[in-house]
Amino acid sequence: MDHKQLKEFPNDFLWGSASAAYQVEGAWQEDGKGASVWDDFVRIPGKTFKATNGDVAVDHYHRFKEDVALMKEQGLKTYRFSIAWTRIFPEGRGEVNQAGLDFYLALIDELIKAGIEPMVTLYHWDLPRTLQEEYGGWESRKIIEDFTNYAAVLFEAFRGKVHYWVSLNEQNIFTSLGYLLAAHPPGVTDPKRMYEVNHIANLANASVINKFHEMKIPGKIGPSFAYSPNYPINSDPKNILAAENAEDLMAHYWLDVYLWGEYPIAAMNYLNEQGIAPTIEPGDMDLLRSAKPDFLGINYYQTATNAYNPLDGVGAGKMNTTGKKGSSEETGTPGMFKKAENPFVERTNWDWEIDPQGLRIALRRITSRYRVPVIITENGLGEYDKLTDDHQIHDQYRIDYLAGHVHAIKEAISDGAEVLGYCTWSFTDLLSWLNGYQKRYGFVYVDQDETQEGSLARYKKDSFYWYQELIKTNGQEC
Ligand code: BGP
Repeated sequence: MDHKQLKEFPNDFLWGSASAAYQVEGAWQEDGKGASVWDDFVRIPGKTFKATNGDVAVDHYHRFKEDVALMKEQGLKTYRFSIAWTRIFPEGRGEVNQAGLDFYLALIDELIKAGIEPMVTLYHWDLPRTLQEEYGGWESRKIIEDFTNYAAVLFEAFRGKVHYWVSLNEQNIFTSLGYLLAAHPPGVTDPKRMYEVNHIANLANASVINKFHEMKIPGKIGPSFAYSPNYPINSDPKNILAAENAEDLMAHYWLDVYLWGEYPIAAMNYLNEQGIAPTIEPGDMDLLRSAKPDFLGINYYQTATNAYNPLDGVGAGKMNTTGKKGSSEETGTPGMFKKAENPFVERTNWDWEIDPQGLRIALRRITSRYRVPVIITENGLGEYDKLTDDHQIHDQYRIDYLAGHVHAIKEAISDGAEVLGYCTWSFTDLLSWLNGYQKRYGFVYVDQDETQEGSLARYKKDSFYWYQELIKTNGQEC
């Protein structure tokens, strides 16, 4: 759709940026913090790029005031960050660790003082180790109660201060990388377990959303989903069907549950045929249907292009975690789809497709199917950056990437999508889970690398100033 004139961004549009506790905080054993599954996983040889970990990360725990000052200087309207469950409950439940809670209260107060709306993610993957050991973490329904209690403590503690809450970050990623690809903790490759875990996570998510509404917390809550809209490689009907399969199994399988409390029919049929469908107990679907998110968080990085894949076709392949362009392996789901190379888009050094229009397509699809307001909770470019001798970082490629995506949002708003905010990934450089420190996303360069001995000094990149200007003009020029 072409528009004679694009709509402006709403005046209260939340221009923001995001992070996650494990990727920025460091201080992994300080002030009573317990161990998480990621503290353990990064110590297994071969799991992360050059064995990088978040022990120090970019030391946000000690430097949050400096970081918030930079956010203020840039003019951010919101900052999305996650709470480390193990700081609040070192063993996942029981007594609250006041020192942990105080850290986040101090961060929140600092943000509010700077005129920045805090946006809190309850769960960004760092599950308490004790819960994993005690009952298998997400594999047990016990987690529903523990996660709900943990969330309720935060709701109460931050009542009136935090108005935007993300329940689960990328449930589709932590379940599939954790239980299908063994690339995240607990390092399992078992599709049946993955779908069981995912169903339990759905129940926990619903329970927490209901709790939030029952407690009458002023504000909004919703999950963040990693959405890669699916395209067919061409108009051959069997490839079109492959894209439909991918959209059903890779997107609707989560989104329909979040918004409607239903599993999509074709995807569930496939899982049943494969003998890997989750166990649904009486009352489960009622719980899922009862929980209504106030918005949907979308983490958008790329689209996925699909081709036909027979039942004896290609399965899961390795991801590129080294930054060597072209090193990712072919990947697919037999009987459903396989990934194909889209000849119309560029790729990053980590083989992620660069497709701003895909974000417009994502917003259009969500608007048509679910009619729910959206916050783009992540979007950004992971690339190598070079610090010059005079401490500058000329990241025009990041500016181009972000500008293209902001324009796509403006188009989607003009098409009729309701978008409340946009958080780039990320504010400072940070640890990329599997890709070390060399894959950088921030507006602020941090002197930290694979040796993990950097000075941790912060330097503003060119993109920092570009976003500052964009916020000042409320995206008018995009
Ligand atoms: C999302 C995660 C983020 C972040 C981002 C970039 O999946 O929610 O935590 O890491 O992707 O991914 P990566 O670090 O793998 O490049």
